[in-house]
Amino acid sequence: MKYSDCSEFMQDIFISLGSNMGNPADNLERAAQLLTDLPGLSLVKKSSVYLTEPQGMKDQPWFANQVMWMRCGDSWQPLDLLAALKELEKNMGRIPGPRNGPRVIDLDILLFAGMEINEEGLILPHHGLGSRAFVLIPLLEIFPELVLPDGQVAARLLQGLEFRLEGHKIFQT
Ligand code: PH2
Ligand code: MG
Ligand code: MG
Repeated sequence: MKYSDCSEFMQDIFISLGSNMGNPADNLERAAQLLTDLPGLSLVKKSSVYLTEPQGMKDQPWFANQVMWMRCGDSWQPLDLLAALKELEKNMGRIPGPRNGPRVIDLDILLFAGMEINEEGLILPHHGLGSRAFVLIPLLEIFPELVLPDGQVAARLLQGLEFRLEGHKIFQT
């Protein structure tokens, strides 16, 4: 079934979680709980946690990454969710740092209800979705048949990447 064109998925959201400071596994767990506690948002499925090679800035600790599939009520719009995620990151102690650098928690909207958006501050689907194994692998774990809003098959995007998966470790340079 296509995520993009079926009304069954019109309120479905995919969020990427990442952390490489403090205790990354604990940080993901706490963020997942806080996300699930947001009013009008419910959890459909969580991927496993993967240990992933840093992308963009090499000289930093490996990340823990995970993807959550959630469902939202009508009251949620993409920019509201973005604001809620930023607030949650701040509440968990995230402070401004270098682009692609270490962070306590990073919460990114990957997909929101099959929408394509290009606004200041929010591009959907997420710009890194098609090129980052640490996003595509957990995403495909929980939604193997995913088709993006533009018709691209997510599994095929992963096939086009150079990466190595060893258990739950993802190597990608
Ligand atoms: N996030 C980044 C930059 N690089 N690398 C990995 N492995 N995992 C991340 O979550 C990540 C990254 C910027 O958001
Ligand atoms: Mg990010
Ligand atoms: Mg982010």
